[in-house]
Amino acid sequence: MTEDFLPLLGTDHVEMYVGNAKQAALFYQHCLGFQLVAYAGPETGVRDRASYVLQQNKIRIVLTTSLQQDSPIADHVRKHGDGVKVLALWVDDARKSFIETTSRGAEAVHEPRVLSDEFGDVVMASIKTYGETLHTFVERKNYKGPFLPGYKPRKGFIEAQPIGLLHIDHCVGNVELGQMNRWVKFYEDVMGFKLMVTFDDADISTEYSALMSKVVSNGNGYVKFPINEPASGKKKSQIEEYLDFYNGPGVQHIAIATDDIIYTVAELRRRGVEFLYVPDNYYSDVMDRVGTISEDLNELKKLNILIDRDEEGYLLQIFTKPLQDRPTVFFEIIERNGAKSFGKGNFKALFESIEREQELRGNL
Ligand code: TYF
Ligand code: FE
Repeated sequence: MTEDFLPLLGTDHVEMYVGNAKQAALFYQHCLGFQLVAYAGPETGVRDRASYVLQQNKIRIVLTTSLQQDSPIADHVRKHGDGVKVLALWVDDARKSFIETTSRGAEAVHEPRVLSDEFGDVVMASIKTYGETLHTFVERKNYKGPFLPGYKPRKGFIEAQPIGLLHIDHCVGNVELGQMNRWVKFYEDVMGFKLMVTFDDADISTEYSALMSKVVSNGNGYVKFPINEPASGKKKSQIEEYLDFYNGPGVQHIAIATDDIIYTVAELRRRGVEFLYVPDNYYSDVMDRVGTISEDLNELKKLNILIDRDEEGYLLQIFTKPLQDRPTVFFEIIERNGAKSFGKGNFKALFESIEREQELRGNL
């Protein structure tokens, strides 16, 4: 086997650009159980923006808002609404990551730079991926601060009540019609990822919501990026609806792993998080499809959790409604019990559920 030219230690963080980071930070704390750990903004000497860093186990989400009328952050929010700007990757060598990828054709956004404060040094560099989304390579050395140089430790608005969100399982991108293969090739050639699975419109064409999807993974499997594009259906694909409201390609969903999905989803629901609805008849024949599982089917049904099986095991998953008023970014909660796949057996029920929401929005 050839050497992995871009070894990744995992997802370092996800940065979202939002209209109101202060309120969003409370949603992530109160509803999703994240702990506020760090902050950068006027009170810490940063004049043009405010950023809140939220953590739960290995997941770090940064919520950034502009304090000015004219800025790249304000422009991003005006165009896309709240959305993911950066999928940051944790590496041992950010300079090498930048050179290996840009020499293979990645577009440079930030040259490698060293950031320092009293907690140590971090090296960062960024390249472009689909739409206006970036990959930032983060080399943490022995950095001891709460997040990155320039951020100060900050106590939560409330005491964190975590709900068992563990790590990011995968991050999905939506790209324009005909662009999926180009971005798969980007991840293969430029980032050294491998194609894991392909779903074509035969797998996932419901009445309307036709889409195609390919999943790429890095060498150790810690980082997985499915890429979706619309396929021609009878009416408007859910991917087209996303592209219309996001005004271009971007992150569609972030899948977060839990090892107790019943507890996690019960807490999310109690705290007001809304999920896509799958009708009761989904559960009438699901056992024939997935066989024996350890969970109580009635509990799963009550919480509307979906079940699928592959050769290696089974998985439980559920999808939130969009996190903002535009029908764009959402979360998936996933519990893997051996299965390494993406819930293909649930696509029909899931996409019919998305279509019902599209219909309510007048976008079918
Ligand atoms: O990540 C995946 O592939 C699964 C399935 O709009 C999926 O979560 C694919 C497209 C979509 C929602 C879920
Ligand atoms: Fe997913």
